[in-house]
Amino acid sequence: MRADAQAQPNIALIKYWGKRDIEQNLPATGSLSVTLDSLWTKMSVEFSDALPGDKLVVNAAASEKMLPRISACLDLVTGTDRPRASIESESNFPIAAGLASSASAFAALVVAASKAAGQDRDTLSLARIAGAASGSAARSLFGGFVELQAGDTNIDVETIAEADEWPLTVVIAVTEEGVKPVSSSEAMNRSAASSPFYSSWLEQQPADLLSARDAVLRKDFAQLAAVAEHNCLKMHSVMWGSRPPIVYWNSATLSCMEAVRHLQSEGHAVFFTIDAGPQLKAVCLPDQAELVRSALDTCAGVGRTMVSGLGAGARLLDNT
Ligand code: 2P0
Repeated sequence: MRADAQAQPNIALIKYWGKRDIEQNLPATGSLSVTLDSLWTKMSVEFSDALPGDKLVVNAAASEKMLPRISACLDLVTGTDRPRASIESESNFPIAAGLASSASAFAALVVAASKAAGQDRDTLSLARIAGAASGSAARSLFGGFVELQAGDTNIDVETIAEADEWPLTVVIAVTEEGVKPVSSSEAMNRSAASSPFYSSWLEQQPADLLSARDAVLRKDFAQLAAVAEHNCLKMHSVMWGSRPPIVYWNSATLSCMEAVRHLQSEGHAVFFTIDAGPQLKAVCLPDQAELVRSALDTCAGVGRTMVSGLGAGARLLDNT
């Protein structure tokens, strides 16, 4: 009745921003991401009839705040008529700060919960459940370069290139460790309801996705860089045009962007992307990683940097 699983966060190069169906948490468009390897969330789930209610411990501290979402996700795995669960999670990076901690958390949760419940589900079915809890989590079930296609009633997710087929490096500049002021869900719903740019965003998403997929399959770094930066800046433009506006960046985010632009002007293979938070992620060829890291480390306002290669999808840990 107990199982442990691990998942890594993923970084979207073509972003998910907007929902087709808020109730079922279906994304409005497809997205494409890379799954990381050195950042992780480990999740343990134990079902027990002896528990009075579900219990969640995050990084060794009881957490009431996340519990309703976690419990609802367990209900999706097993049905609501289930024993109560004790859930423990541990992450080696800041949570709820725009570093995709909900992706790794819900991906690891569904894998552990399904096993603890004695099920034998395939990865796509687990990804669909994880996606209903947190849209980006569906992608962390898979490793390497991952594409999510948004259908009318369901999503499809698959690895389009394995991590070792094109081993890119991601350097993350942490500019703020705190929890973001507006949740992704709230921000994307506000964007859909009020941004004059939202409909153009949706219209252009299939073409960006096609271009990014083509770049990955041909290992064309320049093409991937161009479409990923364009897609990221469009997503933030949608947010900036919302009412009230949503601005996740801080001055350090802009300093980091400038540093990446400078490296690009010198001919280095690197590009940036920024999610629902002020951290900047620089994607580069592995032989550029040290240079990129030291450039970002010296930007004003950067607290620390983290470096990760690309890794595998969510999986059970050996002890279960
Ligand atoms: C992404 N983000 O594609 C985009 C880019 C943030 C910016 O998916 O509402 O926590 O739980 O489905 O997955 C973050 O949103 O949102 C996200 P919900 P989620 O990675």
